[in-house]
Amino acid sequence: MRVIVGHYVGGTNGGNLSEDVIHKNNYAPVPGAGEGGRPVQLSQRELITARELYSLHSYNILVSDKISINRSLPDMRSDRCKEVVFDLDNLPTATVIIVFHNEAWSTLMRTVMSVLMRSPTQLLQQIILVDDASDRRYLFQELDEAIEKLDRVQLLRNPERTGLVGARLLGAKKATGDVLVFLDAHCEVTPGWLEPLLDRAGSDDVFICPHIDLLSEDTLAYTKSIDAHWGAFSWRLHFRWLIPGGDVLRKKSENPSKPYPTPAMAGGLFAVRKSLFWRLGGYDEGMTIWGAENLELSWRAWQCGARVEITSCSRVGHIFRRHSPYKYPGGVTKVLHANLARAATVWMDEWADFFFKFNPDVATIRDQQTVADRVELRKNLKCKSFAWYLSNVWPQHFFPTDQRWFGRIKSEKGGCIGVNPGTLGLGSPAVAVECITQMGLESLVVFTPEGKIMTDEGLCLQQGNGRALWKSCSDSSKQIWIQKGPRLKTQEGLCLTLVVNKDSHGVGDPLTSKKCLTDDKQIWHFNRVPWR
Ligand code: LR7
Ligand code: MN
Repeated sequence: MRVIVGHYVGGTNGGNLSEDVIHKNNYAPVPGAGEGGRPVQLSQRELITARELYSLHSYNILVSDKISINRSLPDMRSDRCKEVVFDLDNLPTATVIIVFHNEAWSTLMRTVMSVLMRSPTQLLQQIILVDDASDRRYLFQELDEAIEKLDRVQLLRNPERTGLVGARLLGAKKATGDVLVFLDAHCEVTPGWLEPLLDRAGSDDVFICPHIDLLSEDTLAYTKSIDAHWGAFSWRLHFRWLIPGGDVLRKKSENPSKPYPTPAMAGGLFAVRKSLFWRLGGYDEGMTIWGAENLELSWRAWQCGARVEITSCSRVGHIFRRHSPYKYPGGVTKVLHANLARAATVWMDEWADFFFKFNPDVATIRDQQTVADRVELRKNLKCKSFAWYLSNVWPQHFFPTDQRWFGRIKSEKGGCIGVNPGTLGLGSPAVAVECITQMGLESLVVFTPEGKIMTDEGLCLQQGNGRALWKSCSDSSKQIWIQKGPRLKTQEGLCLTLVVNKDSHGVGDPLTSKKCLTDDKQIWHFNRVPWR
């Protein structure tokens, strides 16, 4: 499973919708709609309206407004998880922190109500909502009044928009529970969600994430997401869900109710003991609006002696959106790049050089970042190196290292081994791509001592039936290529061959493995590129 997060293009924020439409709460529950997590279908006419309103939230607001804020959801846990008995008297208490900016009223309230309905009273200390300077009018007095009626829920207002980091810190400073539990403002928790989080967060050395299920942005149907996933990131530091390493999978199937490690968290949904959160430095307050704080926190946790884990026994639904509906001061790219530059500078050591070298746009704003206090924090906490993180936390990573060759593998006929930028990558037939000589990552590969040819996004060149393919890197022997002089051989002794079309100069031509001959099409030039 590969869910793309952090690829946003920025929202239009309502475009030319009328003020009345933008600022009004149209919550009007229809009995039965969406109950049990079922999808809500709209009439043809409603669908047209829903489409017009889509840019407001990047999900179907008409559907959300039809579903009760108290809707029922099934128990999403596996049988093994249901068997676990928790001693509630000995679990720490929780402060649930939900920050929001211009969220829909019904979605926000459904998040709050799901927590109230499905958390044992003795464990839920409080819910703190933090309004990150929303300007939608239905989130003013109307929200105040709704919140006042609820027990243990309080609403804080960020005087100025800081983004989610500033808003979460505001909430965390007011928290009186033992454990901080963060949620996005468009989530729904399911039965039994809180206990496994508190059980694990109690141990004071772990950031524990629930298993994140999917709430459809079109119908709000609750669906399970793929069972075995963990979080990591691409060469461009985009967050990615990937398949965990084999040993993790094995342990997970032996004991499905046991939390398992993850190199990175998605960012929005996790629990951590309050003392640990502050001891490790809260968040980087220099990060504005959105993005990269999830990687920063994950690296910091691992490198500074804590862990990041996922428990599949805590199931929370989240509305995944294709576009971000908010305004980003200066534009989404600028905001995200500044945050990524901070995180990389502080935590990635020589891999920061790799990131900046191949992302010149980010490099230009690198020097504008003041991160001295975060570097100091890293020193004071005596945190480990990024090299340690890669080899111990994420040994299956696909970044270059000092032991791995990095560069362009160019065919005698022209064209380089790489992933065609226009294609999906995963599962697609490998073709020679243009040997981009600037800093483009498309024609660059990592060639490992074991013989794997890896590209960005964790793709490995795999020998297929008549055609080489880009597949998720695995232990398969079909992904092993042995360099013999200018040739690349499979374990059966076949040679990597470019199937040249006339006049193509190699670019766009498929790769395959064939009987070795004295043939130009099997000759490769290894052009090493320094990666840092
Ligand atoms: O300026 C802002 N102020 C805010 O208060 C911008 C956002 N926010 C709030 C917003 O209302 C929401 O409640 O912050 C929360 C997160 O923003 P989203 O929902 O737009 O983020 P996302 O779900 O697209 O992205 C994921 O990555 C983000 C990187 O900054 C955050 O870490 C999000 O919390 C995170 N979401 C999840 O991890 C949920 C699972 C998604 C996945 C994968
Ligand atoms: Mn979200």
